[in-house]
Amino acid sequence: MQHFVVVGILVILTTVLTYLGLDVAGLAKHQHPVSASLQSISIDQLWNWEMMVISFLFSLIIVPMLYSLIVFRQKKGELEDGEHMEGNATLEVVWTVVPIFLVVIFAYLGGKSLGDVRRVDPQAVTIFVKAQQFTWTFEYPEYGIISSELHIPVNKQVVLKMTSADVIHSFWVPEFRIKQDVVPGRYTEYRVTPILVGDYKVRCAELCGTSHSYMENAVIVDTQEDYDTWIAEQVEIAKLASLTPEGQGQLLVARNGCTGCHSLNGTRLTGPTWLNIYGREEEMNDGSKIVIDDAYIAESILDPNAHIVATYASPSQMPAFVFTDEEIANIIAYLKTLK
Ligand code: HEC
Ligand SMILES: [Cu+2]
Repeated sequence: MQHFVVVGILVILTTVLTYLGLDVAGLAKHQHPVSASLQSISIDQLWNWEMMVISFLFSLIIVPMLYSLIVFRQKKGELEDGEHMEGNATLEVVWTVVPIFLVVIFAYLGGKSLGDVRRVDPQAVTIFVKAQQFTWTFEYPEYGIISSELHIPVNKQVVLKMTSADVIHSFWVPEFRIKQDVVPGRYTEYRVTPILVGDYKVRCAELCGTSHSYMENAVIVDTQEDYDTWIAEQVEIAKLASLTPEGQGQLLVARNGCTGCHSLNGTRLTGPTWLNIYGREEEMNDGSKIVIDDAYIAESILDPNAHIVATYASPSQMPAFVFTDEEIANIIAYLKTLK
C-alpha cells in the first residue's frame, strides 16, 4: 500500500514537471504566438488538454517503471526467485477501459473543435488568393482590387478561395493557427475570423522551390474603419492607375506577383530590387556589364535566362512571362518611376 501512495505522489509531481518542461520548450500554449482568430481559441484549448494528458500518461508509465527498477531490484545476497504471478484481471480491465474513455473524450473534443473551426458564416467576405513561386496575390472580387497584402476586417469571417499557378503551396498564418494547402487546378477554402487587430505574415508551409522561405506576404487585420478606408484607397488607386501607362504597368505588376521577388525599397529579395532600376549599370554572371534600358527589361521579362544578373542563381528563379508589346511598355513606364 505504501508503495502505491509513494508512486501516486511521484506520478503527480512528474506530471506537473513534464507539463512545465513542455511549456518551457514552447510546446504548451503560453509560448505560442498570440492567438488572433476565433478559430485559434478552440484549437489552443484542445492542444493544451492534449499536452496535459500527454504529461500525465508519460508519468504514469515512466514513474512506476523506474520506481520498480530501483525499489524492487535484486539486492546483494538475494538469491531466491521472484514471486510467481498469473495476471491480474482487474488491472487489465482498468487499463483497457481508461484509455478507451480518454480516446472517446478526445474524439468528442476534436470533433467539437473541428466544428468550431469550420463553422460557416453565410456573410463571410470572399477573397481570392493566388499562390505562385514565390509570392501571394489577393483579389477582392467585389471591388476589383488586386493586392500583394492581405487586408481583412476584424471580427468578420473571411473566406479565402485559394489556388496555385504552379506547384503546391500552403497558406499558414501562425497567429490564426489554421493551415491549408493551395493546389494547382482547384480551389481550396480557408475560413478565418480575426479577433485581434495587428500586422501578421503569411508563410508558405509547403516546400515549393528554392525561394520557398521568402514566400511571406503581409497579413493585416484592420478595424472595420481602417479596412473601409483601405478598400476605398485601393479602388481609387486602381481607377487612377488604369488611366496612365505607368499606372497600368503598376497594375500588371500587382496582378502578376512581381513584387513578391522584387522589392521597391532597395532590399534584395529573390530578385534584384527595383529601386532606381532604370538606367542602372549592372554586372551579369558572365562578367559583362549592361545598362538597364527598354530592350534589356523586355528581354528580362520574356526570357529571364537570356542574361542572368551576377550573384543570382542560374537558371533564373524568375519564371518567363507572356505580355503584349503594349503591356511591356507599360511595365517599363512604371519601372522608370521607381526612384
Ligand atoms: C520568383 C521570383 C520572381 C518573380 C515572380 C519575378 N522575378 Fe524578375 N527576377 C527574378 C530574379 C531571381 C532575377 C535575377 C536573375 C535574372 O536575371 O533572371 C530577376 C530579374 C528581373 C529583371 C532584371 C533586373 C536587373 O536588375 O537586371 C527584371 C526587369 C525583372 N526581373 C522583371 C520582372 C517582372 C516585370 C516580373 C513580373 C511580371 C518579375 N520580374 C517577376 C525573380 C523574379
Ligand atoms: Cu510556396
